[in-house]
Amino acid sequence: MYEELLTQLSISKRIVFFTGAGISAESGIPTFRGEEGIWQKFRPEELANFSAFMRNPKLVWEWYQYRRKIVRDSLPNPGHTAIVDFEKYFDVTIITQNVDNLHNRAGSKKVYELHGNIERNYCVRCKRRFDYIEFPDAESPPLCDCGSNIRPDIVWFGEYLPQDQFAASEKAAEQSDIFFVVGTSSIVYPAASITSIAKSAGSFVVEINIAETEISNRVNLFLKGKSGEILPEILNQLKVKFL
Ligand code: BJW
Ligand code: ZN
Repeated sequence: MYEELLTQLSISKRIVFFTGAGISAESGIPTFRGEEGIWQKFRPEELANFSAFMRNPKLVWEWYQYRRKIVRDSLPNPGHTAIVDFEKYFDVTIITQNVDNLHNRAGSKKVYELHGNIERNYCVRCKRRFDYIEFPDAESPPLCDCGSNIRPDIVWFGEYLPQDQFAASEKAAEQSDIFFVVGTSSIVYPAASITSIAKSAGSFVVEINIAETEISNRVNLFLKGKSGEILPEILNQLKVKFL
């Protein structure tokens, strides 16, 4: 079924998975856009930028506490675990736009996080980090020792992406033999530009998505369907054929 891809895989060493909210949909974490997306109910301009946080820290903090609960009650799905399995046979890098920490929880080794991680926080003023520390009962942003608000370590609209993560992602994309684009609408920049880097560098670009996106007519192969079904299936076929 995936003949062309299996042939490519058989001559490939370095694989990148560039992931978005769609890969976590089967874990029960809502995506951002689309009919069931969270932006249908909550307005990004009220919640996902720094001015919104300074204007109404309690509202924004509460929203992230609510999202943290969803994330912590979720588990990695077969899409995440198939990627961990790929690591046995290939040099795998994951570049994720997701903040849900599920690739790490699944056990993936090399994960670059372009938009931060909901399990981390930092102080808006002195930038002190509060990583993997839960504030389960805090209904408002906790205060740092310096007296300022602690915020989630999420890249909001209008903010720069973490430079080290972005630079490492560009390099991985450039060096990849196969570049999988999984469960992302590919409309948020500069993250989406990573795919063009891979393509220009000659990587074989494979998109996995339940629906066509902006980039579907520019990729080498578009596979329509759920990532939690397609990724394990590719791996099964690969094992049968080559391993
Ligand atoms: C499945 C599936 C299954 C479902 N299997 N598939 C014009 C106006 C204003 C701003 C801009 C503008 N033009 C450009 C900008 C810049 C802006 C941007 O790109 N905006 C666009 C929306 C237009 N970018 C930024 O602001 C970035 N920073 C920046 O540019 O800095 C430079 C700068 C500095 C100073 C001044 C100006 C510029 C930062 C972007 C940060 C994005 N952060 C977010 C939210 C964080 C908040 C939070 O999490 O609460 O990150 S936005 C949101 O989108 C989130 C995601 O990581 C990101 C990408 O979304 P993703 O993952 O693609 O999800 P969806 O929902 O879009 O798609 C899901 C897909 O899955 C769909 O295709 C489904 O079909 C599919 N699917 N089930 C497979 N089972
Ligand atoms: Zn501080």
